[in-house]
Order: sequence, then C-alpha cells, then structure tokens
Amino acid sequence: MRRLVREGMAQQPRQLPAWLLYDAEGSRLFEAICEQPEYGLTRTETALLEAREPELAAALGEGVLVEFGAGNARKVGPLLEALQPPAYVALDISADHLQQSCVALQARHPAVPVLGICCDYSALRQLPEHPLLSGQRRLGFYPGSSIGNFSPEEAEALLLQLGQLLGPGARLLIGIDQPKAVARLEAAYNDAAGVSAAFARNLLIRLNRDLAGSFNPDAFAYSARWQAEHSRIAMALVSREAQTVQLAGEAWSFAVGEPLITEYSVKYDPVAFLALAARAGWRGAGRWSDPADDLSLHLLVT
Ligand code: AVJ
Repeated sequence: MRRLVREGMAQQPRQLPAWLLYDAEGSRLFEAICEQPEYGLTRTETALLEAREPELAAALGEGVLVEFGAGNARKVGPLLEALQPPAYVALDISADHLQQSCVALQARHPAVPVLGICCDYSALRQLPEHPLLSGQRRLGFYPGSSIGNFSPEEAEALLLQLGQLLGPGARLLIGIDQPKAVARLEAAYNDAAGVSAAFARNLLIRLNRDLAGSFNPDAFAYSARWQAEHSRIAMALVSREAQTVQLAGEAWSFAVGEPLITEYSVKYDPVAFLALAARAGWRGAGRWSDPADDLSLHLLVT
C-alpha cells in the first residue's frame, strides 16, 4: 500500500488506486451511493438481472460461480437460485464487509456453499486450492461496471487475467455502464446529498489513519467531470489552496487547483466493449440491456 501510494502521488496528475476507497467506511458509503436517486446503475442492473434470470442462468450453464468485487453480494441472488451452483466464491478487498456479506448470503441460500476470499482480484493469478473448486468449470460474475475503474489498457489485461483464473470453458457475465447524457452522468457521480463527495474524502481519512497522513479533507473540493475524449467520468479532490501534506513518510505539495484523481469510471458502448474483450480473448455470446439502454450485461465466452 505504501509503495502504491508513493507511486500514485508521484504521477502527474496524482492518482491513487481505486480499491483504496473501500475501507470499512468506504464500503458503507459506496452502498449509500447506490441508493442515491441520481445513481441509477445499481437499481437498473439489479432489475435487469431479476427480469432476465432464467435466460442468464441458461446461458451461463453449470459451474462454480465466482464474483469479482462482490461488495454486499446483493446482485447474485437470482443467479444462485436459478443455477444452484456447486459453490459460490465472493472476492472482495474489504475484509469485514466481505465476511458480513457472505454470512448473510449463506443464510439466504443455505443450499449453495459460500466461500469468501479477501483480495485485490486484479492482482489475483489463481484461486486457492479448495475441494469445492477442484475439477469444476468456473463462471465469472463481474457486475456493476466495476471494470470502468480501470483504464482501457488495464481492463484488457484484467480480462485476459480473469480468463486465465477461470480456466478452460470459462464464461463471464459482466455489467458495463454505457455513455449517456452528460448531465445525468455528472449528477450520478456528484449527488445532491453529498455522498459521492464523502466517499472520495474518506480516502484522505483512510490515508491519514493507515499511512500517517496529514490531509485536511476540507482543504480539498470534490469534482466529478465527464471527459468525452476518454469516455469517462474523472473523480478528483482538488486542492483549495497551496498546501503541503505528509504521507507515508514524505512531504507532498499541492498547488492551488491541483487535483488528486480518486477514480475514473470509463463507460463503453457495446461495440467498443466487445472489441476490447476480443483483444483479451473473449467472444460476445449474448447481451441484455435495460429498457432505456443505459447499461448492458454481456456474456463473454472463451
Ligand atoms: C464501483 C466503479 C462501478 O464507477 O460507478 C460510484 C464507483 N464511485 N460513485 C462507478 C463509484 C463513485 C462505481 N464502480
């Protein structure tokens, strides 16, 4: 963490890995974002999963279900009911959150063995050995457009790696948010209640705690802007003044107006996403969309 933070702070513009946003408080704030009226992604995708559950389950077929970045694991319910997989594996960076999610999910679906693995899934090369996983085909579930946190180059490398982790016969059901009206996009990442801003500022609080930082969160203004040339929302904390901050044993100075990028959220139209997936060895085998065509669920096969 110390090394990644130093590398990110030395970049121009400064940018920290998005998974750092998800300490216990960050995970709680992200769930609150999902309930804001401006942030429709979670509601829309959940409704789509529920409405298309029989088709999605039939298209996925048999295998152990592996979810990347499971969070509260509230989206996988319909698939678990329809598929009754030999096991469900939840991967997430936030340990306490993951534990609670798995316990709650196991109670709701007693017939499916639930395994939780706390990790940065983008750095995971293989699943640990486990009797429930050996000799089983693996189905990936990667909802929420979380892959949008990665640059297109990183996303391509990640899809390649997920294919290797899932192994022969792998299938991947992935949720992708699409470009839409700029006003809607910017409002989704800067809600009126200020939850998105609190989520970003919580990163500074986390760094103060975990890496002996001296950030004053109030000395940074939150900004979420659509960057059309990159088809992404850029979320940043912008220094309100010239200031120097201690972090990880070093001093970092910010000019007035200098941003610290907290995350990007890249949006892909279906054609662009399938081209990216193809470069990583995946073929599109199905696409489901909501009535407004705001987002897609893509089924990828190897
Ligand atoms: C979890 C990456 C999908 O980009 O929409 C939402 C993160 N950050 N609001 C997104 C997020 C602020 C979210 N992902």
